[in-house]
Amino acid sequence: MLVGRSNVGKSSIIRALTGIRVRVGRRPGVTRRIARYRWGKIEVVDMPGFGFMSGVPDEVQEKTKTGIVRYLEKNAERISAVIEVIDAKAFPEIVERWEARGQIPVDVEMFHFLQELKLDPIVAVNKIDLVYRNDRDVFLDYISEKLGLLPPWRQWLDTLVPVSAKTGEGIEELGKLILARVGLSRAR
Ligand SMILES: Nc1nc2c(ncn2[C@@H]2O[C@H](COP(=O)(O)OP(=O)(O)OP(=O)(O)O)[C@@H](O)[C@H]2O)c(=O)[nH]1
Ligand SMILES: [Mg+2]
Repeated sequence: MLVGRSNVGKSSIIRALTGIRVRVGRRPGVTRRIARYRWGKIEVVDMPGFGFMSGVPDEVQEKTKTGIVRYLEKNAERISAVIEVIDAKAFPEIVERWEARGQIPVDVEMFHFLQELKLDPIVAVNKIDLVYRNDRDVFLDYISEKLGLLPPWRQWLDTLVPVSAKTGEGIEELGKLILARVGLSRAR
């Protein structure tokens, strides 16, 4: 199952991983309902993004988030792997904005929630192509620290995986982590 804020690239990752022509889009709020896809023996579940959705009223956005939380609580036992997708480039700015308001950033809150449900979440740090190669370790250390995973991020290679749905970088590693969680060595 893939979760994450709107527009982080959840659907794009499914596309890159499975080759299934999942609908993606430039504006947040493309995936409005839970969508399921079959990938070999695995059922892939694409969740709507939480947070800002373009052209969607606030109440609906709030309901979407509550809906996702309820769905996870109800189905935790049946979920073999959860991938929380975050946007590598946007993450620091969003975190600073939430923290400046004295709030826990929604990405961080979701990660802790998934840990509490004992779902052993994988964090796919997507859009890594937008971060200069030389800056990547600094970005990834920052992200791991904010998620409560003691840096350096390379200590968390089973949890944190930089990917780009656009260039395909890291997608194979992500696939391997998923298959290990699901308990299959190959999907097909
Ligand atoms: N540069 C870059 N852009 C990406 C990457 N992955 C996705 N995108 C772009 O990000 C936008 C959102 O992608 P989606 O896959 O629709 O995102 P989503 O998380 O499914 O969004 P919602 O369904 O709205 O929650 C699209 O314009 C994608 O082309 C990436 O790795 N790098
Ligand atoms: Mg989507």
